[in-house]
Amino acid sequence: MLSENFSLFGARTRALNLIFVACLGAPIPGLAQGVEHAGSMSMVRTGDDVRAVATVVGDACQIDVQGRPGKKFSPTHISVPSACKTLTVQLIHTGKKPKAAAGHNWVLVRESDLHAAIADGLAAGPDNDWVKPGDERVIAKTAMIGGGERTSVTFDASKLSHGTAYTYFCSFPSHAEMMRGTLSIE
Ligand SMILES: [Cu+2]
Repeated sequence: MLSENFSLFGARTRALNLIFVACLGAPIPGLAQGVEHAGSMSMVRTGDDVRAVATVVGDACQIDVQGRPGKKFSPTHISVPSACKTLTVQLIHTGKKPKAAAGHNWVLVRESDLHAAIADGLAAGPDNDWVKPGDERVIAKTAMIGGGERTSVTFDASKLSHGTAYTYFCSFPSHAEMMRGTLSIE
C-alpha cells in the first residue's frame, strides 16, 4: 500500500516536471506576449509582430498606426471588421528625423500589387511622396510626414473584400522592404 502511494506520488511529480519543462519552452508571458490597450484599440503583441483590430463606432472604423524608428510599423497587422463602411487610419511618426531624412507614410495596396507599386513610387520621386501619381493600385494613402507629426486618411472600406490579402507599406526609399504590414477584412 505504501509503495503504491509512493509510485503514485512519483508519477504526479514527473507529470508536474513535464508541465514545467513545457512552460519553459513557451514564450515567457508578459515579455514576448501581452495585450496592450492603446486608447480604445486592443492590440496583441508577439515579439515585433503586433496585431490590432480597428475600433468600430457604428459603421465608421478607426485605427492608429505608429511609424517607428527602425523602419517599423505598429501594428503590423490590422483586422478590419466587415461592419466597417469607412476606415480612418491615423499615422503617428514617433521618430525625430524630419520628413526629408526619414519620412513615413501609410500606403495600402493588394499584396499582389506591392512590388510594382513600390517600384513606380521610387521612380515618382520625393515631389510625389514616392508614390506614382494617380496609381490605381493604391487603395489609400496618407501624406508623408516627419518626426513628431501625425496625419490621417479615411477611405471606403466596403470596397475591400474578405479573403483578399492587403499590404500597407511606407514608400520612403529603403523603408518599404522592412516597413510594411498586412490588413484583412474579418
Ligand atoms: Cu518610412
